[in-house]
Amino acid sequence: MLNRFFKRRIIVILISIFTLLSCKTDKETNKNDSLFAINIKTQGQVEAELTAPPFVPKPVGKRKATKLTVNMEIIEKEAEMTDGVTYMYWTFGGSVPGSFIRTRVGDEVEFHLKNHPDNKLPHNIDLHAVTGPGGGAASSFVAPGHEVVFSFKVINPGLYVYHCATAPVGMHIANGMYGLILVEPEGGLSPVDKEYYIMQGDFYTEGNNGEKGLQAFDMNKAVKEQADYVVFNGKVGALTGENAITAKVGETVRLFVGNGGPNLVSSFHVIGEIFDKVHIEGGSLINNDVQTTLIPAGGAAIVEFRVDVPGTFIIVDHSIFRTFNKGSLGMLKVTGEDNKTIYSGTQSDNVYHSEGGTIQSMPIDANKKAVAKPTTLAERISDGKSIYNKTCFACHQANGEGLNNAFPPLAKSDFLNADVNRAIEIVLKGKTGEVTVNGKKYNSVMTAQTLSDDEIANVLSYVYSSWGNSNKEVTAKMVAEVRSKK
Ligand code: HEC
Ligand SMILES: [Cu+2]
Repeated sequence: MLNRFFKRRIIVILISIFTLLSCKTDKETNKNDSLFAINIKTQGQVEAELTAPPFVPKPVGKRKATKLTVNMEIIEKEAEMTDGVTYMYWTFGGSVPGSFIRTRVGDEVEFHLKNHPDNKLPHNIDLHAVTGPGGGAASSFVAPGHEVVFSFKVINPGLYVYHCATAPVGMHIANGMYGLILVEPEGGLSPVDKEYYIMQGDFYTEGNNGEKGLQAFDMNKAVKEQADYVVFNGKVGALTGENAITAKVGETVRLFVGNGGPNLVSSFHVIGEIFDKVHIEGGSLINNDVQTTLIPAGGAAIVEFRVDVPGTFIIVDHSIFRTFNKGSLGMLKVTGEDNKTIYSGTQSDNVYHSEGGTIQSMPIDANKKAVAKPTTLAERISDGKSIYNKTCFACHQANGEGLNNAFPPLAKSDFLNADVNRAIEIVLKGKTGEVTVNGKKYNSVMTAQTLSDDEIANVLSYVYSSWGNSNKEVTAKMVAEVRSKK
């Protein structure tokens, strides 16, 4: 009968639905981990230990989930890229990569992000360990001299990248604004003897690799992905010679490896070692017996191995020209007894030397001559140029051409040339809200510049005398008048 036929159909359908549902429950057990984590109650409050690379804070072990306060300060500072070459780094906590943050599943992180008053730019932070808009970027935009606070609960275990996400994002990352945050599972990662923090990054400089002096960021090379330097831990030689990481024969080593990019992916490899374990992409899946692991830009991996023989093990990006010509070369020095069964050959510390300049030496202190205060207009303009290259160029670019949709041009700017007092006021007090420059609209933030009246007069005189502008002379007296108003 038709009726019975339908009944049978219904039973079959019910059975299939049941089967489907039970499959789904199986799959959802994983998800339930993070659901479970959301409901973990925290106990007490502690301040997070933060470390500069290559070191990491102590393991969480059996610690219960807690309220974890992270105090991180953004610092913009000039530092050595390689012998005789310096770069204006933007950093989370004063190092590249930024301070390592170590948490466990269920922790409630209260993040205090401070932007040092001497910094020139606003910044923020996007933590890949955060579940929420922009990974925190939406609530962490912070101007120089300010501190923002936001909170999040870490619910997925793993090794995560954090980075600045302020426009132009690529430039902030290219200048060193990235680091790692580790979320350990309940009960912690298995204990090992040595743990280290390594992060790769690519840098784009106006001069080519090795060209001496303070090198400015080069936007064109960054867009074309033509890196001048590819390095571990922010500079050539951060992990070589005296700075090499160390272990003893028989010890287990865990490397927390990240890649800040901004552009390149890393083929991470340790010459003469096989990774016993790799937490692929920093997640929970573990692969064994790996030679080279791929670390995407904005990604990470945890690699673990036991060192069985002594010697110097070279850490590389196996995209090998980067290693021997651009800087991505580190060293793990292992001391202890030979094991002729595992390896019989001669050991040497000098097998691989970078063809680039990895020789360590003290940075040369620039001859600091007492400079007389500039008086003539020409002297003031030349003083203004050096202020411009330290203070304004990051946004308005070296030739005043600005950056599309982010920073208005100062070159041939109708806005600038129309009103000198307004220009003075912008440099003195900053500017937000819409402006139209040469027919294009910009709506962003220029932070107030902490410059003296003389410095503002000189930098504006330089700007007015350059790039087809009106040649207006700006004096300290004019600046003082604008400053005294309100
Ligand atoms: C943090 C990036 C930043 C820095 C550093 C910066 N500016 Fe600006 N500037 C901006 C932005 C963004 C605007 C547009 C503001 C808006 O949208 O309201 C702007 C606008 C201007 C304007 C008016 C618009 C125009 O193009 O004529 C002038 C003049 C100016 N800046 C001069 C300077 C000078 C001189 C310095 C260095 C002393 C400087 N700025 C440093 C970001 C910056
Ligand atoms: Cu930034």
